Amino acid sequence: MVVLISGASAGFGKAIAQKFIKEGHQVIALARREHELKELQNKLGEKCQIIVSDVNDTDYIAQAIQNLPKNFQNIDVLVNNAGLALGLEPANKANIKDWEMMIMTNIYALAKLTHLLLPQMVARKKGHIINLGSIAGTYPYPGGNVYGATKAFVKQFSLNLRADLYDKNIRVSNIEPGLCGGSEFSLVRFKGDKTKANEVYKNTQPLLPQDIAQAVWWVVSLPEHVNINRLEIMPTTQAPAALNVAKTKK
Ligand code: 8X3
Repeated sequence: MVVLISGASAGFGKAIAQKFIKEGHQVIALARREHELKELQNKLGEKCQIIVSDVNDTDYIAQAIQNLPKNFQNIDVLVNNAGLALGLEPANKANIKDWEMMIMTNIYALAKLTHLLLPQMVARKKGHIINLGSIAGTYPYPGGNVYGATKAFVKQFSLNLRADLYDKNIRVSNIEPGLCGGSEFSLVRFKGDKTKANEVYKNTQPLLPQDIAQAVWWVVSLPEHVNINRLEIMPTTQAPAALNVAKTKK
């Protein structure tokens, strides 16, 4: 299989790339950071090709795919992993530029990359789109506002893709992780504030990128007639258990 993974320079994307190479497949690792991608390629060898690009630049990505060796050009699995959360302020205090960036990356770039690769999958009657959603797309939490809403888009987009593709032998799966450490997720959300980022995972056992890679591998490695529509994953230490009620102080 040839697997294209966006956001492959770190975190989930990197762990997913490592897992598919370990299982004997070919990987196209796509990300902006050239140095990290080259390091990954050095570790993974010739079965890993890299594309250095912003995930939004689908014109460049299309060209770059055509410049890859021939045996990398038919992409069997697209892992739409690139995405981010920015800020945890309540909606009335959030930064509009953060909202724009999340919408452009988590929604628009994901849709564009899917749109770019789907026709060749349909033509070959072979393909699997893996979207990295989040539990935030189902369960609201304070400060999750636009981030959670982008992940709700990803969930519904995945289900709607199924509606278009179920008779074309193309699988679509939405992977929905909960609290996951070992990635840059919180560092990005808190704009480099390590103290705030570390606080999120302090005194608990979150999921790890390898857990997500294992789940993605499982979903893809099932027989072709089996489609996992959605896979919600939380660490054992997390549960969807809060419904807040505001009380007025007397
Ligand atoms: C990551 C999970 O709960 O931090 O999408 O939003 S959460």
